[in-house]
Amino acid sequence: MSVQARDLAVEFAYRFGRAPTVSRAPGRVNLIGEHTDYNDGYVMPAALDFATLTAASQRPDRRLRVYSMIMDETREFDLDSPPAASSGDWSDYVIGVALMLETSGYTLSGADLIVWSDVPIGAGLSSSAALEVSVAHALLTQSDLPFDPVTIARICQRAENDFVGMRCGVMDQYIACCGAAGHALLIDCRSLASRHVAIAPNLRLLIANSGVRHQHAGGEYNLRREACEEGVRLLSRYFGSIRALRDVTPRQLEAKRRKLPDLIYRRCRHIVTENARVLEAARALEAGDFVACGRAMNASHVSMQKDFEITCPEVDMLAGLAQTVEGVYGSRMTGGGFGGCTVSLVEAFAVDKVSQILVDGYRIATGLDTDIFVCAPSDGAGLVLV
Ligand code: GAF
Repeated sequence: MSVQARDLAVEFAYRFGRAPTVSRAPGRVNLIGEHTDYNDGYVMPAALDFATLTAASQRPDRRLRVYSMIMDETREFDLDSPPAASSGDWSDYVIGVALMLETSGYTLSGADLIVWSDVPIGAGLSSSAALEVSVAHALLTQSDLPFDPVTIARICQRAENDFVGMRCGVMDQYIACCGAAGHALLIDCRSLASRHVAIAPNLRLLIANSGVRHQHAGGEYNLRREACEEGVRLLSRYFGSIRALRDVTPRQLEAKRRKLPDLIYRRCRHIVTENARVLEAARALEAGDFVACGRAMNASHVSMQKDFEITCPEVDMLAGLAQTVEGVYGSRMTGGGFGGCTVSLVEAFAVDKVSQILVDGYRIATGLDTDIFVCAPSDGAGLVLV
């Protein structure tokens, strides 16, 4: 189903009898820098043209009434007596964001909301952050409060950490708030500064969805985070001043290799080398050295496969197939891992060929179908004119 902002406004007027504002926040694809965000490191995502739309209008009370067009379900909350804990429902993201905005000092008006999204769910393209940021934008708009992108990204991350219970970093919310059309964003997840990196007009970001989602992905994600924290704890015996793996160089890590359990060493090696690869990929993209950028992407995939162990045979297959095609500079898994999508940096002329090879090769090797999306980097959150 494809719904435009105007269709959403019509649905809103039909259900609630008023004209809404429509807020939009995009999903994301990460070019490089996986699991580095919660290690205070670097990432380089781009905002997708897939997005979540939230139609909203103010209520005279402090109630939130939200209808999901995707789930065909309505939920209601009272901002003055909100639920104490998450319930595992899609609406956790909505009420979680409202609560974190309130605890951060934003006093919200009640609102009627309708949410709709075309960000593929469970594909590692950050449908949750798109929902959080879109709802935050809508609630602030209805309350006549400012939307400061970086501040709101942090608040939405806290909603996911402290209310939903997923210990994610800030990347997904940040790019949903701050993305820029035609660009990736190099984000320093410690200082929260960022720099736009243009995607040259001859390049395409080609996303291939494996359709696979590991059942225990959330638990595995948190385990990777704990392994990184253990690495910091052990390494700080030798390098007292480190606060996060961001502070450890590849050379320092090698020097202490024998002092670490092998598993912890390999988890740390992924992070410290990945940080270096993000910076190299950004430099290379800016210099027009697409071969070097692709090399960093391919190395990132190997590191995620062997050291961080977050890939799976299906995404290994998709990345490997793409890497063999002329006109593909690099290909890697994107997102939290254990399934989901690959992203390939591709010359425009090669898009049809690589798509066909991925569709055919993936079906022959796995019996599964892959969906291919060619993504145009879009803007971060904002109002849509209807
Ligand atoms: C998920 C998380 F939400 C992000 O914060 C990030 O850690 C990513 O996985 C891996 O890079 O999308």
